[in-house]
Amino acid sequence: TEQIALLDSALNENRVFAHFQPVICMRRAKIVGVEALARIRTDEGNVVSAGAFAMGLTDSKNAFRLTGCMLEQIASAMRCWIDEGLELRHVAVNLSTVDFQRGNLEERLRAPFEAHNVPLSFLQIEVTENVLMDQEVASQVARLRAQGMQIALDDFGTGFASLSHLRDFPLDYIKIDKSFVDSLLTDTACSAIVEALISMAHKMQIGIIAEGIETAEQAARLLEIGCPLAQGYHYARPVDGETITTLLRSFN
Ligand code: G
Ligand code: G
Ligand code: MN
Ligand code: NA
Repeated sequence: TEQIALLDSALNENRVFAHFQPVICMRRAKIVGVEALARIRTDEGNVVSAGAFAMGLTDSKNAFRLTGCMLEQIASAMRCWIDEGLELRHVAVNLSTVDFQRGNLEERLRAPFEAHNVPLSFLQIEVTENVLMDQEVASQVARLRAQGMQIALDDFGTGFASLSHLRDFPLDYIKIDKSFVDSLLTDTACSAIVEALISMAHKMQIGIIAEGIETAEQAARLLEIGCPLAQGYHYARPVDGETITTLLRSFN
């Protein structure tokens, strides 16, 4: 309830904003996409990460408002990047189960993109496996994809029924969870799983992004086993809109 109150007052006072973390193509040393992550600015000027108000997102009213606020900023930022000629494949937003619990999600995703005249094909929806567990939600996600949005399966490997999702569900990207990257160099079982995943994704023509890369050794290993797309502190932390725009200009 403390987290709900924190998010509620931040939304009321326009203190919610998006940070962006780049997705790097290690092979070409370019930024190919970004993931938007919600942040709260405190009265003292500090920045609070989403982890600290995650409980606030279980409240459906606030989850809705947060998603609306993020999408507006995402569409507006994407418009600027397109205008500058910066090439990006996608800007990603995280959605949770509650985002799907009112009927007009598709329209709420579409409206800000139309308002800023940005093609919806740039929008990548990140959902976790747990979101797809609900059949009704899974079919909503499939409809969003049919409307031209990209679908990424986030935190892959940490949820349930991973492989059946790959079989049953049309996806554009799999995001390999940080926990796999963490033990990639030390745990042979983990390394075998990641290699198999990469190979499977290639055969299914699904994109694959490794998350939470913190060292050059992890980056080198991922590149070696066929996963050039990476996200993590080794490359960049999530940063504000101005900083990501500077990064995009340098690595585009
Ligand atoms: O950014 P940080 O590492 O604190 O994120 C913590 C968690 O909050 C992650 O699981 C991330 O997916 C989630 N998160 C970050 N921003 C958003 C958002 O805008 N909407 C939703 N639903 N989840 C978000
Ligand atoms: O659940 P999701 O994958 O959306 O969450 C992404 C979260 O991981 C964000 O909160 C982001 O701040 C965090 N993150 C991104 N890269 C790294 C990293 O290299 N190390 C750690 N510890 N966290 C990371
Ligand atoms: Mn994510
Ligand atoms: Na993730």
